[in-house]
Amino acid sequence: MRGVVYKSTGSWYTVKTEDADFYECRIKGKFRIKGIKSTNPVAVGDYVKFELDDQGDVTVGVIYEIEDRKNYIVRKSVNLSKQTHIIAANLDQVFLMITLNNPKTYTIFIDRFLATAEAYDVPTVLLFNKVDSYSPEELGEVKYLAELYRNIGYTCIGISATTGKNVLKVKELMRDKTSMFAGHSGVGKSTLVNVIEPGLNIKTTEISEQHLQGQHTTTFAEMFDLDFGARIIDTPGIKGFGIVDMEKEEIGDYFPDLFKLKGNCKFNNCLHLDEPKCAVKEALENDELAWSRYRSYVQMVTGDDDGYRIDEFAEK
Ligand SMILES: Nc1nc2c(ncn2[C@@H]2O[C@H](COP(=O)(O)OP(=O)(O)OP(=O)(O)O)[C@@H](O)[C@H]2O)c(=O)[nH]1
Ligand SMILES: [Mg+2]
Ligand SMILES: [Zn+2]
Repeated sequence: MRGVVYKSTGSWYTVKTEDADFYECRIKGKFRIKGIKSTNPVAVGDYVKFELDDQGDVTVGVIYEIEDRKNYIVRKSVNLSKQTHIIAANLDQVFLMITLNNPKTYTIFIDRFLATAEAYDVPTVLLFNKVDSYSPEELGEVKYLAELYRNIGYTCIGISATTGKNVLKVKELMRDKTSMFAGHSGVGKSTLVNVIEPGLNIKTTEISEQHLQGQHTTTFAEMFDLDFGARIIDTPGIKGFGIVDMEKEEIGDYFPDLFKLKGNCKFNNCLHLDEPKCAVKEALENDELAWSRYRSYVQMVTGDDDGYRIDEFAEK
């Protein structure tokens, strides 16, 4: 039988078949995908083949094959830094949800996420959520950031999941596609899914309570079929985003704003650090490139490995 993974708890996988039946599946023995050392060999969005196994009065599925992925979003596990974690696979797009506070999203986090999405070929849309709660100064900052990322080529939308502002625009972008909502814990991913499809009633938590509990509300990635013909994957909040398997020399290729300048650097292997006649440094001095982007790039190239853990939520 063939199906798509809708939910993964680490040991159990909920798989939906082409006939729209759901099966709880396990993985057969020691199952590994070539070349990927990940904490989860099978991710939400994966197409899998499985066989049924009758265990008394319950029938469980046993996954024996994963089909090749079109793309995926992967990050370093925060605790096991050698390990990688595949958040979801076979995506048409990701919506990265950003809030200025409650919780604060730093540009280094945005830039690490975007570079990874570029590297793994996942188109990304930036959603600046909670615009209902910002002061005029903060709204100015949202405008500035949206403009910055729009100029690079990313679609940016200011939204409010609670008032519904621009939610229809998001819905339009989601139609007939498989999308994923990503971002820190508390940015409003599950709230947005609930607003788009009210019947789902996914659990959400006040930020203040989240701090008290010190944990995420959504604990496993899960995909939902929506009434208007879309699939959405709600994911647990990401604390830090460790990049995976990127050579120093290629990181600049995943920053479209740097990449387009690269051809004008004197050296074709220019890393834009201290090299002479560097077009990136020149653009920076002429205010044609954002400092925040360059800082993120340098941090990734110089491998300041703890940088990605910056977050409102203290690491436990
Ligand atoms: N003011 C305001 N609050 C919002 C908005 N969207 C979500 N919230 C609140 O933010 C809090 C966290 O929302 P969740 O949807 O649980 O956040 P999440 O991103 O799913 O969090 P995790 O599941 O932990 O990753 C809740 O109290 C929501 O009511 C918004 O647009 N404006
Ligand atoms: Mg959630
Ligand atoms: Zn250069």
